[in-house]
Amino acid sequence: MTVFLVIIVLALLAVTGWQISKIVQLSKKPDADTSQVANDSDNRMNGKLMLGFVIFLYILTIFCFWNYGKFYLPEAASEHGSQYDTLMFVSIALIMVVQIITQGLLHIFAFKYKGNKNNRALFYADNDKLEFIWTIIPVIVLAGLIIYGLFTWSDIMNVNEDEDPMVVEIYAYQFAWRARYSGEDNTLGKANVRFIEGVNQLGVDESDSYGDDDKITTELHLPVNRPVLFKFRSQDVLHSAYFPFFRAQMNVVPGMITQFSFTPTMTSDEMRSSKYMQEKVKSVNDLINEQNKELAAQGEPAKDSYEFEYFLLCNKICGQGHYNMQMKIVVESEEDYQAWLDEQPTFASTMEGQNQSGTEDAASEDPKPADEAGEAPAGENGSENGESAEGTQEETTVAVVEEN
Ligand SMILES: [Cu+2]
Repeated sequence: MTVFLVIIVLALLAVTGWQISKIVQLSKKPDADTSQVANDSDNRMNGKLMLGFVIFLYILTIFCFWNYGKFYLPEAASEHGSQYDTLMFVSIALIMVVQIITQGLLHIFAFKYKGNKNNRALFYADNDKLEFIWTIIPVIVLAGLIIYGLFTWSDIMNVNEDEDPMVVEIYAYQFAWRARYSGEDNTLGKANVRFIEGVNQLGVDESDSYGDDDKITTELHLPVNRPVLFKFRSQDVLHSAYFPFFRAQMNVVPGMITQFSFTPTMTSDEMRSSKYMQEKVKSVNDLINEQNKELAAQGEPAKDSYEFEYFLLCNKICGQGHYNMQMKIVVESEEDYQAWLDEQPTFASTMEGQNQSGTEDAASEDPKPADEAGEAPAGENGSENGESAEGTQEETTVAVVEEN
């Protein structure tokens, strides 16, 4: 509401200014210069304004770097991250240098060669040498940048199979993530959203034995310094898996599997104890403490203090809950990772658990006939509970339609 009022006030002020300028025009003496053609005093004014504008731009740039430079991400926590950061730095530095020089020249020339009654324009048809220089330099610089970028891209994107990366599926749905570890065989079982039913929330194909040892989790744990190959799958709409600290992002597209591979090089603890993160956490907690004082005065419960964790975020606006679509990532030592993974149930054991409880239910209640699952192919999967599969299918269709 305040913003709305401010906009109205600004609009009214603009109208007032415009009206005043009209009154000033009308109140001028009859012999005043009312010509629409610029005279020397107009030219001098415009020349100074040009110079003033570029000085303002430079001051604004310095101000932004000074004040907002701290919002840059810290050192990358993945192996390819430094390559990515160098490419980014080189591109930005080059653009900055070129733009500072060209903007400066443009405005200084506009000031220096401002209109003057006594000057006559010089007729200057062309200059091959000049044109050659201002064509060839950008060609070389841009080609260099593009080739450098292409090499970096293929370095980052090409998966090195010789390194035997650990295969993990990242599964996206409105509005959360699941991770599926491929188990001892390092091979994910086949999966399809049509198999989604009961506890099989990721639609893993029960008939594919590769899926038996797969482990589905709500947190992503990664051993440090081990290459990981992520396979992304979406249940409903377009999502984007975004790992800012690892400089990785990949679209998650319904109906296809995309992939990205990286090697985490910094454990969560190492990142937490880095100077950058300690300062950041402290500044966040200072803000929270301020708020807590106000909350305490109002007799409301205090907020928890903030502690850093890596997170996987969604970077495509995928619906109402998009802002909160995240999964905690823990990068830890190989031993800690193994200990955690050993505690997670395999897909086969989860399904067995469901089938057992399903049999008990069936004994006490009316069993649902298998063909009640209707046309949903999930019904062919040999399980009794067709309802949830149909529900999910419907939701999926609706979500896809909304997205389109
Ligand atoms: Cu999303």
